[in-house]
Amino acid sequence: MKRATQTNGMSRRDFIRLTGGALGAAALPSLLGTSAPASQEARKLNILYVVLDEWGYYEMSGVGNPHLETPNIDRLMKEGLRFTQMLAGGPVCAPTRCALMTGLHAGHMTVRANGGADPLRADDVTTADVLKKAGYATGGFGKWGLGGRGTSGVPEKHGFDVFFGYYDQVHAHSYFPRYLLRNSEEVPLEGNTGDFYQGRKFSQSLIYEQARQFIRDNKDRPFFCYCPWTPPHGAWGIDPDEPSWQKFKDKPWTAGQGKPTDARVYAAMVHMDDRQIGGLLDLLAELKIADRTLVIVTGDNGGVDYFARDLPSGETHPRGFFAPNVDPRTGKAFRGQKGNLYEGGLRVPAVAYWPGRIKAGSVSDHLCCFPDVLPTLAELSGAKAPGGIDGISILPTLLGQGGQRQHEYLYWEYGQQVAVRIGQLKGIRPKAGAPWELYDLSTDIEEKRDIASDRPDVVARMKSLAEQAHQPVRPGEILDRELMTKDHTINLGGPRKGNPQTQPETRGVAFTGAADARTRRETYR
Ligand SMILES: [Ca+2]
Repeated sequence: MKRATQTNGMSRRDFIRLTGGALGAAALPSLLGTSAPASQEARKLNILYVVLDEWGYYEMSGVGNPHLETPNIDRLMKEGLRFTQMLAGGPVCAPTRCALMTGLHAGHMTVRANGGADPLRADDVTTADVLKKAGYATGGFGKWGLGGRGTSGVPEKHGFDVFFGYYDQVHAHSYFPRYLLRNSEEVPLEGNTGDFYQGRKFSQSLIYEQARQFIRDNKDRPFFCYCPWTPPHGAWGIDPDEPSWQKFKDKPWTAGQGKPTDARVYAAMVHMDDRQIGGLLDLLAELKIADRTLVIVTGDNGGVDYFARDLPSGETHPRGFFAPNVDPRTGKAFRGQKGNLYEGGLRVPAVAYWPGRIKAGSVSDHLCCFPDVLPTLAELSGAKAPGGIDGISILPTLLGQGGQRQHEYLYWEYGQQVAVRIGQLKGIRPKAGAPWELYDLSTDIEEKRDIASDRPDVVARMKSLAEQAHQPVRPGEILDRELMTKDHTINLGGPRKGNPQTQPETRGVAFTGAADARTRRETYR
């Protein structure tokens, strides 16, 4: 596999041909050295952006995972580009999606915690807003997480023509919910009870079909198909007829959180995601739009050491049964996991595919982060990114061209954790009041040797950058708390008297904690 270089083979003529002529030239003046006007007839590029919830860095067969099978993603990697340093916007679901959608880092963005009670503000500008304004059909299919019904954060008010799936993350804990949402309207799933393990209608099958339909319906115009799919996130219930379950159900694996089937369902979900990605690739080919569609597939936050113990044997797997943060070829491990700011919480797998345009089999070590998505897709579509964002377009890297701008630094905060990255130096304050730690990732990818005392100058600079980067949250609005709470509690039977989730002043982390604690009890008992 060859490394991407700063000068690869795409000529200006090639690029203009592939982007349909003048529009491509207008979209990329900085790269192509032209200011030719856009043509209304020009065909813009489609964007298929898939985000798999919890999918870990080493959870694909193409990088040597011994248990998981991902032939389609492996193919994307072989025929496209793999990023080795794509970093999540946050170590859990909602903040990382917020960075992806707004181009802001964690010190600037609106949604900095899971829970759903801190929605996007009405004036937040999203990737979908930008693309819609550029003439794209915009559809989202999966788990939104940036504002429930009855808040200022709903996706249909943030650039999406249609969003189908879950708005609330706790709603998404069941794959057999009583209903899904389409632009805030309930779509009943008859026969489902919100049970975590069984029901008549498996949500991911419906979400996948809706994404396919959206692509079909918009094949003749540019589209942004955003697929933030929930699998392989728990709870690990799956349609018994799902073909990928048939493949894994008889494996002799009993590692689990609460059920001995958990690891098998997890593997089936990863395989199902992969199969559905293959299905979308086939659809693009069938519709003859593959050559003008950029496909990106990533995880959302760092992997989780799921299934640390076999049930009932008690055998332990300290880095999880599938070891999402352990390189299967070297045994080296990213420290930590989802929920913290060590590399294990931030590194996500990421592949980009654009047949004939992105160089096949390339690997990029470019240091990039989820806020980079908005400016990248804006540049690709010829749209203007909003001012004041933190992301930097990675289009030069995607196209293997020169001129890639680098981040002066990257910044994260999550609760009381703070981290700063300058090149290969990583500073982290792992909890409130703790001393800063400093690691040189170029020689210490496992973050084992704290060099803070050797480099006080670097630590001082990182502290200063962190202070500058943090701004207080300006939260969105809750317009109808009852409606918002309904989706958050529906799997558990809806709002109940005394349920802390329904208390009027409960926001943010407190809201999350109560809901997640209950869900865990219900799910993993
Ligand atoms: Ca997640």
